Amino acid sequence: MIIMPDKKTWPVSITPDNYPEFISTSSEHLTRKGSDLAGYFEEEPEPDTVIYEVFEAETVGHIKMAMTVLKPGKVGNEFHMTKGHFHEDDKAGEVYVCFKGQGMIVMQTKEGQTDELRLTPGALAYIPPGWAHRTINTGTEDFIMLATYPETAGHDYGPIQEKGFIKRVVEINGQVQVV
Ligand code: S6P
Ligand code: ZN
Repeated sequence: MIIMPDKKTWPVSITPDNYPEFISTSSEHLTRKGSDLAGYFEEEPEPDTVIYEVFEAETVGHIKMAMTVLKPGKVGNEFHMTKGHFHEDDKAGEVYVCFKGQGMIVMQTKEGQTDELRLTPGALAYIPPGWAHRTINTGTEDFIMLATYPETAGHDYGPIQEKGFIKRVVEINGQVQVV
C-alpha cells in the first residue's frame, strides 16, 4: 500500500501501520547528530551519534507535515532530545501526533511560563502559538511523531540555542524526572 500516491495533492491517512511509508516517500530528510547539538546538553554528546532524523512531506497549500524519529539514549543523565525552537510567526501553532515510543514535549513562552506533556502512541499534543517546543525520547525504542504546522511558521532557534529550556528531562534513580 502506498500512502502518498501523489505526494502533493492526494488525500492520505497516516496510521500506526503505514507511517513507515510516509518516511520512505518524504521529500526532505534531515539528520541531527551529536555534533549538531553541541551546547544543547549539559554534557557534550558524541559527535557522530545520530540523535534524530526529520522527514518532511512535499505538500502544497498552507499545511506542512514532518515526521521526527528521535533515537533512544542519553547524554550523561539527559535523555535524547530535539534542539527545540520558537516559530518565527508568533501566530503559528502546531499539532504533534505520536506514533511510536515514549516521550515528552516540553514547552515554554518568552515570558518564562513552562509546561510539559507526556506523549505515547495515539496521543495528540497541541502547541499554542508563542510556545517554544522540544521533544524528548524517555523510552528505550525510537520515538516517532508527526508534526503539522502552517507553511509560514518558520523556525527561530536562537533563543533556545543561547539560553536553553528552563526545564530539562533527566533520569534519576531509574526514573524520568523534569528538573
Ligand atoms: C516543526 C516541528 C518539528 C521539528 C522537529 C525537529 O515546526 O516542530 O518538525 O522541526 O521535531 O526539531 P527541531 O527543534 O530541531 O526543529
Ligand atoms: Zn515547530
